Amino acid sequence: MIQNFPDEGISANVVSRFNIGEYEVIPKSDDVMIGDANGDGRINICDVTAVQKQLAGISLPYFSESSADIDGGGLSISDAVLIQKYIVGYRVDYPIGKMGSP
Ligand SMILES: [Ca+2]
Repeated sequence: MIQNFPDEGISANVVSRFNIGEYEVIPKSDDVMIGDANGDGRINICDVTAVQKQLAGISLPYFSESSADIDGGGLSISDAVLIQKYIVGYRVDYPIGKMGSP
């Protein structure tokens, strides 16, 4: 759901609501770092783990499916493998670590 925050001059996807009444806000999908599944601004093993946990149905404080769906085919274990390959320096045919839409 896109929600506008005119006072802050932004619009963003509202992905979840916490029980204290605050919203977690992530950037629009065209502003994400591809592969940064956990949204910390880095690509590392934590993103692989985040994808695996998401696939296993384990609750995460934050997860960006638009960042994590590397190949655009829907989130799968292949996305975790692509991130792993990127981390160890294998050539991947996707712009992991770049800003944009997967
Ligand atoms: Ca990350």
